[in-house]
Amino acid sequence: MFRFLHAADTHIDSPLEGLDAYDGAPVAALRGATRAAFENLVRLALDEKVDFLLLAGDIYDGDWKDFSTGLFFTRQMARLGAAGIPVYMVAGNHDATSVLTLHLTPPDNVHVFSTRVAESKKVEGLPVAIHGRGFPQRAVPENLALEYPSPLPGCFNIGLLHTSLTGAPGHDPYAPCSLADLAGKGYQYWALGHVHQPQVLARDPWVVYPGNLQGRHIREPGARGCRLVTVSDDLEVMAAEFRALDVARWARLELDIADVDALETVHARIGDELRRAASAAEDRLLAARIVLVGATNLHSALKRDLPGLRAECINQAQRVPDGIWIENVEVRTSPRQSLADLAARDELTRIVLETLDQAAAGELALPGEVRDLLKILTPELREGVEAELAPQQRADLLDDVRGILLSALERH
Ligand SMILES: [Mn+2]
Repeated sequence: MFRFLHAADTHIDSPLEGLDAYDGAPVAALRGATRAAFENLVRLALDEKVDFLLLAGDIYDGDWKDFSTGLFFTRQMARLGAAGIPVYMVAGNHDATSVLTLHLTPPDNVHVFSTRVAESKKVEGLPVAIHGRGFPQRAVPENLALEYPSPLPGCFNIGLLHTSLTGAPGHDPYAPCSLADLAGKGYQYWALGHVHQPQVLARDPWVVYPGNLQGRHIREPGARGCRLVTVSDDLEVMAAEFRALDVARWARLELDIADVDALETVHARIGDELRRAASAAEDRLLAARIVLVGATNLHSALKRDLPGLRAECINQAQRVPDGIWIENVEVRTSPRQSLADLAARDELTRIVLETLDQAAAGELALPGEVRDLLKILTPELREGVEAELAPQQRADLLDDVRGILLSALERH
């Protein structure tokens, strides 16, 4: 029996660029998270005494700012070397040979696969053959898998490959290939990288994306880590367990408040949800986005006081002992009454709703009475109404404006 770790997309020192735009973001903790998660990976390899480690590309996020990124990596590799654990790695689109201008010689326990030709490497002392090829440049339109060598008989054959598989249309091609191409090769395990969402795509043979080690923004929510793979003496995969290694976790917490009529209840529900998510994140920093949905009588009240709602979310988060950072709060509720019913209520409401509908199509021609109403909007929203925005941004903004104006008209 032997065991190995399969990781990918570690993106060490990813700069997490959007963070400065946030007020109160734990920037240092988040910026250090990719390194801390990588240290967790090395610690797991040492604790579990695995036989080897696979890194399936995008080890780095891009060209190093200075040598400290590379020195961090080689230091971690040397720790594994001291424990006799070999490492096999390929370059991905983020750390292709042409992307990295700085270079350090890795320790002897690290094998970096060629970027010119697919090659095979036997793991010393084990019936294991690893086949791989790295990315020479950022975009690789060729199907690299087709050129991979034939399996070595009597060995557990692993294909180490950075690929988008059949990929998403409109994106650069990253060594595209199909599951059938991979299955046809006759290997036992395909250790893939590139897709950040952890997933097991097939079990015969095993085709696995371990996911990235550390979520970097709200579009990478949930646990992140690697796979611990156990192979029996007759070379069958017995288990490919997911092991979480992230130190900060992103969570999009959607609350349906359709049945709720009091703001206090909304706040309490947010508190409950934050406690549940913090407990699921164990001791990690939790970066939470609160999203309120549902048709509710509170729609206008929530839209009218977004800063108050944000502050209340932070207030609730502060009561939870584990660290929670409120990344954002979105009110995606709708009014309980249909817009048509509201429009029938009185003439001014009808004009406001019609004007905002026209504004959604790009043309904002405000009658005098509506222009006056805009004075109740925050300066930020008022400027937004006049600004040129992307269609979705504009629709979101007008939805906020509609909610606020409806609430004002209710009390009119
Ligand atoms: Mn990639």
